[in-house]
Amino acid sequence: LRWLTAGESHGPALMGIIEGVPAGVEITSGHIADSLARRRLGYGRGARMKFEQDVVTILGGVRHGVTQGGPVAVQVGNTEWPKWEQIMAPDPVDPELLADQARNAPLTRPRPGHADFTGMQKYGFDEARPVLERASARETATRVAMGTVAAQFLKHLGIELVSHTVSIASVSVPDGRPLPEPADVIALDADPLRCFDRETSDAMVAEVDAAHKEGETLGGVVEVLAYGLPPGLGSYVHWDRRLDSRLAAALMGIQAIKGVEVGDGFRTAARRGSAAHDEIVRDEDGRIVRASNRAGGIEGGMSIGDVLRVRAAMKPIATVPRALKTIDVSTGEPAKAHHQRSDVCAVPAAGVVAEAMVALVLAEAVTEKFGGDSVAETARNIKGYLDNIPAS
Ligand code: FMN
Repeated sequence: LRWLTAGESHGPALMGIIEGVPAGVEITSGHIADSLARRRLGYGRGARMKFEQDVVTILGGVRHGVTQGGPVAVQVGNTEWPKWEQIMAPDPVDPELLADQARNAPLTRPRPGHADFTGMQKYGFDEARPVLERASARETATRVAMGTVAAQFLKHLGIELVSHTVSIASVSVPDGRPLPEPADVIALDADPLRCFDRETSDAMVAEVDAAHKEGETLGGVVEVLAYGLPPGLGSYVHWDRRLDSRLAAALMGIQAIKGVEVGDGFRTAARRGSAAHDEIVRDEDGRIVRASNRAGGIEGGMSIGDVLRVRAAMKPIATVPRALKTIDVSTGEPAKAHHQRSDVCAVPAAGVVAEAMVALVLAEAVTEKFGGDSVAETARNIKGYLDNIPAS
């Protein structure tokens, strides 16, 4: 499985191509539009989420709602394009048409915490527009589109994903609370912060309100769970085949993610060995099971057949309304950073993006281990493997 995205934040469209998805996966532009709507959720999002709509068009690989085995191409159009048509035109534009457009003013006050300044240095730009257009997290709309295709494939195989918010700034879901399951996704999406714990969600809303009032922004932590995984995805035989290293890279590859945990992660490091692992025992029916799931469903770089649990920590939005110090590169003088319309907190949306990235990694690991040109063939291969697993 491989996939790629292209496009700029204010360009005509973002696009993605995913190759290697077997034939027979049910997917429609409606499925993808629903996922993109979930990416726009969350208390604390900025105005952009309201006025900008995602227009989904599937351009290849799908016929009558079913994948055909070829690359699946998805375009996410930008309804704001007419306002940017000249500023972001791929072909040369008469400079007179640009002269009096406020939107075209050079962005010479790079924002700390963004790609702006180093991107200008690296690519040789004298303003930040070309940098932020591609560095922007709007690109994650395409990842969510690609992730929806991957998630639909996994769903055919009985693998389902759930993401939820576990903390906003210092407000966290207390340890030991029940984990949301696939049947809880509708309720989760209806929660203002996609948090599964009612009381914590209320406290998170108050935290966002306080930050908004003070011209501040917030980060937090999201968790992605995968139910129904077979044991043995990924491998211990080489570092880059480990499922945990691949998940960590995929999650760290999301804009603003600064830390990743597998299972209890950093909390495990503070425990003694006897309280850190998941003992292998027999349940009442004589099946071999784990007494706990501290490892988050991965041991030795492989899924163990338990619920997969990974977390990603997001830094506070870097476009802080109480603007940060910078240097105006056109004058060399100290200045305040550009402040474009922006979110107070995008943690719930980051959860939806993290879910998409996990779906893509798992779909790749499944196709690697089980192959199959049709999803029916993949399912048969999984069944044959599970029927023949030794030591059960
Ligand atoms: N940064 C902003 O300044 N304003 C935003 O509105 C904003 N929305 C985001 C939405 C999502 C879903 C995600 C994942 C990130 C968002 N960000 C936003 C974060 C920036 O994209 C990120 O801070 C920037 O890429 C720099 O982070 P980096 O150093 O990890 O690349």
